[in-house]
Amino acid sequence: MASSPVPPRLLYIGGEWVAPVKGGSLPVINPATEKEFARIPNATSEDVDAAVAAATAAFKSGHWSKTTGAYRAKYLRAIAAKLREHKAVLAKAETMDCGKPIDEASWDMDDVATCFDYYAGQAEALDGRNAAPPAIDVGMAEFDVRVRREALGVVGLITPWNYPLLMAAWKVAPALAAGCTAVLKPSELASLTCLELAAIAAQVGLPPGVLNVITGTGPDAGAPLSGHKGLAKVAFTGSAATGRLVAQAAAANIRPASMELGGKSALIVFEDADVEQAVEWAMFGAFWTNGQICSSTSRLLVAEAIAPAFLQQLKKRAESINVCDPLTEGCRMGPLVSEGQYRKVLAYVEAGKADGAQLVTGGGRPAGAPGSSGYWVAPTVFAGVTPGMRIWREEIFGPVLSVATFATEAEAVAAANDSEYGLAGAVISADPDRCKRVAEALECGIVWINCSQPCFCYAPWGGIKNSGHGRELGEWGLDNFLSVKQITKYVSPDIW
Ligand code: TXE
Repeated sequence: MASSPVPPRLLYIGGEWVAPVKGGSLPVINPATEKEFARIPNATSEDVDAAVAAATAAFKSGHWSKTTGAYRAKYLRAIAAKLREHKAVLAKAETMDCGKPIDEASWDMDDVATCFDYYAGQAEALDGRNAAPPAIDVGMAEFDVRVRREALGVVGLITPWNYPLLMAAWKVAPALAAGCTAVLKPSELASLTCLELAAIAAQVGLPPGVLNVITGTGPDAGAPLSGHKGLAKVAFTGSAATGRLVAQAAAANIRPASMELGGKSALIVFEDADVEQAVEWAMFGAFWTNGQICSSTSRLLVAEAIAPAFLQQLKKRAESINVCDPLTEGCRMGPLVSEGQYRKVLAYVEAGKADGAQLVTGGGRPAGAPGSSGYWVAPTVFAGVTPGMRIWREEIFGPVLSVATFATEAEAVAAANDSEYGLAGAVISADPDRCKRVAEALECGIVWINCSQPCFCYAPWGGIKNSGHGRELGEWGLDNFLSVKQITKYVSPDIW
């Protein structure tokens, strides 16, 4: 068994490492080799109860929830510093766990640390917002009306495998900044770095129970967490199908659940675009992290006039991606995360062919894949894709780009919006007026002009339609974990 870069861990509950009550464990498989290299605990409802109880005790003690944002910021900055210190090990663990290239994993760790630093600043800013909230003009001078922002309570955080630690950071950092206490349940397909986050929390002396990390499957650990009566809120990132279950479970307890779900985002390239640059963004939008990105621009709409030249260039570039062992520096594409995901993506490739789309490149095992094992799919491009095809409508979550052409701006916008999803969209054109018009017309939560995929922890992230609701990141991410309390004071000397 190739050795794990991180030590074996138990569940992290109430500041202690504890074995799951039922003693179960799950294999950690390296998707590049299909070999087990570690095991993680499989928590069940008994462990979920213990984690929620620990988070509740921590919340009620006030040692976290009633402190100042400035106090909490010190811990968040200490976590960020430790994340940077352990960056190389964390990146290696993430690569072995989910197959993403080591360079990408390393950049992700930078983003994780930046996220904790950013929310340290937001925690401090919260003190200012609460110290001097502006009066709300209610049209009656005898009433002074203001709001105070308070931590929501104990929150359940359920996260996916494509950006294992980053997706956790997007939830843990703002939740802790707000003063909430949390139970984090990462994906069973990639939990190692979230357990390391727990170890870092212990190292920086985060008060026991403020952050609890339980690992396990969706049915065993995720379901009891999402339906737990002790939670004030659930925050979820994952598939729309699972999101529906999580939202229903939370709704049964009349608790809110924020949803960051899948997508089928479109990139529209107009005839006045610089083809070379547009191809680079299309590549990035479709193949970064193997296309396993919720906001991936997996539908490409290219103007008829430039389509032949564009496709030719795209094929060349897709075939030049450096696919190799993801632990090798300079690797740009590794294997898919799991056998299940691998089979799902290959089934979509077959569906594309059966539906009559033209396979431009890819579809099988890439030449650079080492050995004969591992869940590898080559960068794949289909042309001549029509709106009824499954590869155009459904989220594949793999390196498969579907290309269609358009004649007019109105046709392109209508095709982009004809989707059950609404996470992101992108437009590339040399005409700023057209970019503005299209950006305003796209039905989604994020629009990129002359690029695809940049993401900043300072700006809101989230979608509409089946891509979910609520926004993460920026001050919106903090507000997710705050309750707004109205405080109205009677300030007139005379009462009737
Ligand atoms: O996701 P799930 P999976 C999409 C993508 C992918 C598909 C399946 O299309 O092919 O989802 O991936 C937990 N109650 N995305 O099966 O099931 C689970 O343990 C509570 C898009 O891995 O959504 C994990 O922690 N929780 C996405 C989390 O939910 C449950 C990223 C996500 O798993 C549960 C990942 C239950 N009943 C996949 N069942 C994005 N939006 O970025 C599972 N879970």
